[in-house]
Amino acid sequence: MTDTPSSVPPTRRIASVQARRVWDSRGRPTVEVEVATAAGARGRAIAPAGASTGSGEAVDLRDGGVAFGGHDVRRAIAGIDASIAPALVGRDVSAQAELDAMLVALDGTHDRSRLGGNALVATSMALAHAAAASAGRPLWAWLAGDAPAMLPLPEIQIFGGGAHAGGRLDLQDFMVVAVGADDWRTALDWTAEVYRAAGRLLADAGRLQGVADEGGFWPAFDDNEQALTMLTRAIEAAGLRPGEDVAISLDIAASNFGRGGRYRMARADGRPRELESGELAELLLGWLRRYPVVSIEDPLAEDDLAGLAAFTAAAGPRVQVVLDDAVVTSASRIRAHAAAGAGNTALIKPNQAGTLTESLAALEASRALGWDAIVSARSGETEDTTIVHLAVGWGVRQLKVGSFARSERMAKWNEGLRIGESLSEGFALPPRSAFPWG
Ligand code: 2PG
Ligand code: MG
Repeated sequence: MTDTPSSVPPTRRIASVQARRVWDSRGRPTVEVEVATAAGARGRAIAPAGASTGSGEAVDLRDGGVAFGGHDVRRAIAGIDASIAPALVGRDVSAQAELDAMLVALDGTHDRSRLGGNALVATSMALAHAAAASAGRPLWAWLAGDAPAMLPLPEIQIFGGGAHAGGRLDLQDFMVVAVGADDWRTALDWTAEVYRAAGRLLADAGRLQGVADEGGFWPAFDDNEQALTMLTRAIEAAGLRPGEDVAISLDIAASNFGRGGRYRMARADGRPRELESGELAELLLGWLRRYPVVSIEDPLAEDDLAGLAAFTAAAGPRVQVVLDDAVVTSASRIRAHAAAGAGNTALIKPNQAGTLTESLAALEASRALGWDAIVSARSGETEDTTIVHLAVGWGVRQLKVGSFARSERMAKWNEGLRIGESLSEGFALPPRSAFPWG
């Protein structure tokens, strides 16, 4: 049980919970929550927002109507003021699991639609920051406790497509992973060079159209595979060895163009085509053979369990098959997919679940099954760097944040540079042998 207000010492007693409306990287309103203890410790966090969302995610509470395209969050803010703040004031800020359970109970819906996943996640993360501050520790250290902490291997977007680039490419994220880098700083250095090289190659080819939602280049290719060819060339142009130093990671985000085992691609091989589940799997498996791809996310749609299982088996144990839309940071969904042989790695996005406690449960479920996990940002982000602390503090070995441009992304990479200065392992990354491609 949570302590009654009178028995909680001022250092840990929640004195105020303040919600405010701030703006995200797409210029849309979002929710910020600031928690203060009676002794003056403060914690603050901002809800991110997805664009290619899984159908089972916690739902953001948005106002609808015409203002800001219906994305305003005044009702979510009002719910924090009216229901969440009064319930939390006086409680022990360090009792994260109990406070998160209280948030879930206050909402009372299966999809967090009454108070909003945005209200819940901003509150849950702000509580964690305030608890860490009240203990005088950085959030990563508060979460890690006595466990060893290490920086995660970054997964960084170079080209954006799909729902983040007006559907210009069918695939959503063309990312790089510095598989040969021993430390965080080297991984960022190499990625910066690949990003620059990719921009130059695109501009020279007359195919650079700006940047997509997560800061990756928005390329005007006629065919998804051209992006793979150019990304491989960009790694080489940066003086790095494809597959040895830097490898490719893809988020197909197939739920965006497929349902019921049928996939409508605008540029499967340069022309519109409808593919069956098995045909899409064959197309992707061909790319795995021809390009240095080590990780592939949502290769088939969230409703295509059989297709996901068949693809995971065909790709083999050296390929990381990441599930996002199908498992939406839910422990029970991760268990169900693992039982079916679908996927081997879970994407962990706190706002898909709603609270940190549920996100941690999803992470623990994936670990218990022998799956790996990746903490991930959303396509709509802010200066909030909580996810970097979660990855380090929870001992997650990989982190996906978007590209190597735009400050809502760079804030996360830069936070890793600060955290590394305090870690006993310094900037070291998990050894290559820790990963399927090792
Ligand atoms: C994803 C994320 C990040 P969104 O699909 O993994 O790329 O996108 O936040 O739009 O769901
Ligand atoms: Mg995804």
